[in-house]
Amino acid sequence: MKTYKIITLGASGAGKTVFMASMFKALSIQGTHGFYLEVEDHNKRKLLNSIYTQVIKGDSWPQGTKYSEVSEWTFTCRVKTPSLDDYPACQFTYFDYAGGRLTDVDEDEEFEGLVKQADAILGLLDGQKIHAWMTGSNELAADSFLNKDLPSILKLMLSCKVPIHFALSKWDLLENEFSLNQVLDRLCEIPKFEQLVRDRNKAGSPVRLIPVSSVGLSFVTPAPDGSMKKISGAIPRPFQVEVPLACVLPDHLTAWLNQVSQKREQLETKDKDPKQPNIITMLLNWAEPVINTATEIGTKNLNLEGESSDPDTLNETIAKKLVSNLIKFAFQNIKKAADERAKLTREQINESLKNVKDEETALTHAIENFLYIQHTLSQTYPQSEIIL
Ligand SMILES: Nc1nc2c(ncn2[C@@H]2O[C@H](COP(=O)(O)OP(=O)(O)OP(=O)(O)O)[C@@H](O)[C@H]2O)c(=O)[nH]1
Ligand SMILES: [Mg+2]
Repeated sequence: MKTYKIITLGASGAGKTVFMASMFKALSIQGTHGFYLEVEDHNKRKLLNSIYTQVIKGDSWPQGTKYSEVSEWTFTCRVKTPSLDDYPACQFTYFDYAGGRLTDVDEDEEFEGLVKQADAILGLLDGQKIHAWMTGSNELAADSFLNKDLPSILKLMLSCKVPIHFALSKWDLLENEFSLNQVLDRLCEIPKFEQLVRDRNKAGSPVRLIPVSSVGLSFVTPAPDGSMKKISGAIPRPFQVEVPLACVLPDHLTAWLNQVSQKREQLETKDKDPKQPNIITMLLNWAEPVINTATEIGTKNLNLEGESSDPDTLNETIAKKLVSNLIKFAFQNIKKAADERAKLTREQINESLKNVKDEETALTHAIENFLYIQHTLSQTYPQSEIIL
């Protein structure tokens, strides 16, 4: 089973640990998401649950992560069928650490090693500091975001090629005053941010800005000293905490498909249109020669292989499985069917749950759900995939 490693990059207080606990809580039962997460290590599961309890109960918050502590949280993504059979699909390992290690230390080899191993990077931008910057209400907080936190995140992101996601944390503090577009416009005024996005766009590697709130709207009010006061009797409604995880695999695959097609075409032009097609169109373009034959004589020409530890072979296997699924969906008019597929309703995806019978079909089903979550994000926030 493939494990996707994700490192969260965020300054102290950005909300990394609270986010992790809230994401686990939201995804720990299958519910409407079509998959669920399990933390196999009993002690870690207890710890994560107790962090979430501290978030939603009492007046205090979980303590900041200790400097020496690098927590590794491994989540197994599993799918439960209507007959209650249960299959693992893939794993996600998140690394959490004290944010000071990112901003206050010049060289941290252990930390840089983690970044180099990652399959995706999740940069947590502190919504509270962004609010201070956008409103001009707290120069110190804005200055720390612009001159310390963001440059440290961008520096590490520039050192690797994997897909990057920015989670805009504490969205509950911004939501009523600013649109995502307004925040994005301000961020794009920062030359290094803009450059990073342009480089990624050129390479065909997705960059996303995803608003999230680990507690949801009207659960806290900011006190004058900057701390968060929980509102008595308020109910937590975590917002989009499942989205960054759901984007990892589709974006990883998108970046890989782009690399393959760029290699294949040996692109010479530098001014290629940076607007990348969506993952489904790319899958179909990538597989076009096979599809032409396959649509005539059946899907067997896709030659689905077993799993391998080689990342290229593994990506190829996943891509083929998805394409084969698309073909099964409609033999005729395949491109139209693919567009329809991207608009699948939750009910239709739930139908596909009936086909889950082993690890392989569980992974396909999980990816369909990831694509559904990603599609919903792009409907709600079309600007969340940053394309300049
Ligand atoms: N309004 C609001 N506040 C939040 C949210 N998530 C976290 N916070 C606040 O931010 C504080 C810091 O969150 P943590 O998750 O501990 O931050 P961290 O990034 O892990 O910080 P370090 O461990 O020091 O690196 C919390 O104690 C809350 O007061 C959120 O979704 N909305
Ligand atoms: Mg922490």
